[in-house]
Amino acid sequence: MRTINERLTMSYATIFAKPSLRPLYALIFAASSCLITPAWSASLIVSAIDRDSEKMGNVVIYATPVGVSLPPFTSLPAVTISQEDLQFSPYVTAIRTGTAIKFPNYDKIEHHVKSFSPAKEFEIQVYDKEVPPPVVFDKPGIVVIYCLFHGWMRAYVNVLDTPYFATTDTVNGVAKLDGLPEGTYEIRAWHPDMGTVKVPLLQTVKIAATNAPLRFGFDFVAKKRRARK
Ligand SMILES: [Cu+2]
Repeated sequence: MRTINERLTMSYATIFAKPSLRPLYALIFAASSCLITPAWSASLIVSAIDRDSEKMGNVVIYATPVGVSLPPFTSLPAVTISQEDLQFSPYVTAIRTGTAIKFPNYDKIEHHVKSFSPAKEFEIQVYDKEVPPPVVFDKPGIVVIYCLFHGWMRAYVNVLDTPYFATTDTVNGVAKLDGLPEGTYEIRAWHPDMGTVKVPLLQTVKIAATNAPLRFGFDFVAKKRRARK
């Protein structure tokens, strides 16, 4: 049984034997090359709503391919969680395992950044304007970041082995996963109020070139982020 490639090559040979048909050959070759190598990757729009059907921001959506190994870990650009107006910004960050996070302080006062989480314990002692060295998050898991001076300051980092993730925005409660190769995925949704206790919501979907939006409905209403005092 001949493959599609072999059959196409044979028909090219037939056409190419006739000089008058050579321009046609070039055209067919260009068109069929696109068909033979469907090098597409898809997007998936995911929305999150709470128990009251209100849009839910700060939900980390991540996709794990089923039966296929994850793409290799490449060097990943560092991301930033700043201290600004006596809050961490952003509140929720999703990163791939191995990513470094910078913690600059843009306030005029000192902070003391600390995590007790098993996925990444670290401490950045009191500092003012000097930007400390980035912290590399080398294990998957959820990391809660505190400031020991300001009890309301809290940030969450969800460290993921998969490179396919996004966080829902606070206006529309929508996230967009990009660059998904064709296949079946387990799509999970996690909100910081679930901590490490509640299991993320899960839906298994088949990803094609175009995909219907996906929706996750949570059974709680997110707590208000603690305001600065
Ligand atoms: Cu602080």
